Amino acid sequence: MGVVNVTPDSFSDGGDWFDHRAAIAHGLELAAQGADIVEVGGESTRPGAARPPVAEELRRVLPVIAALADSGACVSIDTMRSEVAVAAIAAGAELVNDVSGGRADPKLLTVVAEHGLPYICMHWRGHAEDMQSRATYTDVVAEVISELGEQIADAERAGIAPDRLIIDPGIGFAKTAEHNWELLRRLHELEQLHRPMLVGVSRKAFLGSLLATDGEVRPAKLRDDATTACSALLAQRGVWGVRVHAVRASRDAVAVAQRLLDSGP
Ligand code: PMM
Repeated sequence: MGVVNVTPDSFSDGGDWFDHRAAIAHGLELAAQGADIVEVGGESTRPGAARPPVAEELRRVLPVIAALADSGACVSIDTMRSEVAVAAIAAGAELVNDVSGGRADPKLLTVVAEHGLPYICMHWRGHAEDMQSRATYTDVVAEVISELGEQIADAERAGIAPDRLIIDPGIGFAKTAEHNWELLRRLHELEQLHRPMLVGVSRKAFLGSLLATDGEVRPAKLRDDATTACSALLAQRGVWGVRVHAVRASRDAVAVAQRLLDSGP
C-alpha cells in the first residue's frame, strides 16, 4: 500500500502532496511503482496534531481519489469520519482504512457494512492530540490483541463481514518505541485474531530513534531504507500488507521475501 497524504502537516511528508495536482501525480507514480493499493488521506495523525474540519478533509481528498480511481488504481481512503467515507466511496474508493478502528465515529462501521467494502481496523486508544498519554501497558501485545478483538467484534456487530476485516496493530499510535518493537517482535501472536494484517512502520519515529547518530534522530525522509528492511521481514512473516511511502523499494523487498517463501517451508 502506497501512501499519499494530502495534508500540510504529516510527519512523514508534510506538505509535499498538499496540492491536488502533485498528489494525483504522486499517486499515479506509486501505482506505476507497483503499489497494489494507493491510499489517500486528508488528516494527519502525527502525535499532537489538531483535526481539520470535515469540509476541509473532503476538499483535500475527493479530487485525488476520483482521479486515481479513474486511472484504474485501487484506492483506499484513510479516514475516521463516516461523512468522508461516504463521499470517498462515491468518488471511487474501494477500501476504508480507519485508524480509530470504529472508535472515533461508529457510524463509519455502518457505512462500510452497507457498501460491503474491505475495512482496515487499527488498534487505537484516542486521537492524536493526546494519544501518547495513553501509551501505558502491562503487556502491550496482550492488550492490543484484547482491545483489537473488541474493535473487530464491534465492526462485525455493525454488519461488516468477517472476511472483509483486516487488522493493524497501530504501530506508533499510543505506543512508545519499546512498545512498537515488542509488538513487531511478537507479531505472530496477533494471528490468534485470525485476520489478514496490515502493518505501517514507514518513516515512523521509532526508526528515527534507532538510527540516531550523535544523539540526532534520523529525519523522516531518511528512514526509507530501514522501512524497506521492515517490509522484507514483515512479508517473510506473512503479513497481508505493508503501508509505505516509498513503494518501489518495498515492492522489491516483498518480491524477495515471496521468492524465499516460495522456495520451501
Ligand atoms: N499510520 C499512519 C497513518 N495511517 N493507517 C494504518 N492502517 N496503519 C498505520 O500504521 C498508519 C495509518 C501514520 O501517518 P503517515 O500517513 O504519515 O504514515
